[in-house]
Amino acid sequence: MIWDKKIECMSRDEMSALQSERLVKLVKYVYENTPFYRKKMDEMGVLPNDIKNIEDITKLPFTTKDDLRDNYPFGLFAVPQTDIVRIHASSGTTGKATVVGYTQNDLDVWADCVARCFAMAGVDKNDIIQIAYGYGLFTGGLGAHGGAEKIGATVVPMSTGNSKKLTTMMEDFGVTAIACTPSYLLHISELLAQENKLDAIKLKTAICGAEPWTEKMRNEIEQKLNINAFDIYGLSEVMGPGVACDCIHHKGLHVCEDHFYPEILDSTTFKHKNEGETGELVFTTLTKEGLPLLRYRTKDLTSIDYSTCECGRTSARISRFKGRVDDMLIIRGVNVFPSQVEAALVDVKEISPHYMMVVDRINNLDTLEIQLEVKPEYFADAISGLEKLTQKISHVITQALGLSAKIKIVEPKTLVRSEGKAVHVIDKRKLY
Ligand code: DLL
Repeated sequence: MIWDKKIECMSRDEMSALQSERLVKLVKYVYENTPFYRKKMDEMGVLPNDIKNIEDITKLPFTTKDDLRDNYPFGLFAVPQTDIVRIHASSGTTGKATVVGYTQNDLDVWADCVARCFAMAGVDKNDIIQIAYGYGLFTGGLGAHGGAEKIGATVVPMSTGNSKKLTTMMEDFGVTAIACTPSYLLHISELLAQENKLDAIKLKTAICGAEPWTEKMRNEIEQKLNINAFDIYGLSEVMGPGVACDCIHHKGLHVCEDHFYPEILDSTTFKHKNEGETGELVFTTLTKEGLPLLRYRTKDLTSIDYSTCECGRTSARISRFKGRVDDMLIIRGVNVFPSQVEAALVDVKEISPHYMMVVDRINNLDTLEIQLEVKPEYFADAISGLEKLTQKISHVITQALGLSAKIKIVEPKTLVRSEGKAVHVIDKRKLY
């Protein structure tokens, strides 16, 4: 199953019927297996039998990242731990990670979805593909890996962090495809230019995602490397990479709608937006066993298009992302909430609650500087022991964010106070 035309080209009515059938089953499943949903549905006075088709989805409760955090680590799992074969995690809004679990069937579906996305990008068994998303708790590396193997490509599990080895192997192995973040690929393109390797490599396809990027950036990547670059989307709570991907026409990302039911909502009124209007993307996982989610609020802003694509696929397409409803930042592919910095620093007695995160992109790599005000009573001590204090905070921040940051300690009352909502982030990255 690579380009499954039966699914990807089915009529809208057939898709609705499939989604209805799966939703009815899912709701029964979560009501019986996830006490969290049973409680929520009971509170709303909704019983599984009230859900008869996909239109009834509006009767169901929403789920948020905070629900996952409040039920940390495994509270929303619908199967016993013995049926969970893999765990991943991403940043929560404060100290606790958002933990997700997969059954073997979930991993199989995930690999199918990613394979479908890679097929959309033209990747097949003849390709040698470097997976340069991080392997580990982040879903990018292992998620892309599973799909690439499924498609029969030759997989080189590079992970992140060794660009020179990546460019060397790209040339030596005759690598034809790469999966990584778009900013990292721009960085790699510069490295290849410096190493005079641009003419020697055989790269033809890139599948990029995990962070916001623009059409202009896509064009620049394509020109610099003389390749086709595709946009892949996903989020760990819902699965990981492979929830949606664009095809060669680049007119929106085809959603794997048979597994993930998309809604576009107004984040305040929770009313459905019309086709083409921007709103918050909400997903219901129609087939997941380990961590099935009803109406998960992604906080990502996009619009939806149900028309048939020039490629022949009938699946709904979501537009390139237009931002987020919340203040989540994506720095070097890692999701960061300002509230995590705040939570991490409460126990550092020398530091006042005023802080500023300055994010920039230098040579296509994201940088993060955190400016912190020392409390007046610790000012003298901080000056004499500045290096030690900086090191201590740096360690606390790396632990909390999973990302290193430059720590700059400033004098009391130097950071700008805002009159309205506190401003804790200056993002200098220009998404041109
Ligand atoms: O970033 C999964 C992923 C890995 C997607 C590799 C694509 C490739 P999380 O770490 O949970 O999962 O972050 C999810 O990243 O809600 C979006 O805000 C953002 N994001 C992911 N893909 C894109 C994209 C992975 N193509 C969050 N364009 C999501 C814009 C993206 N934003």
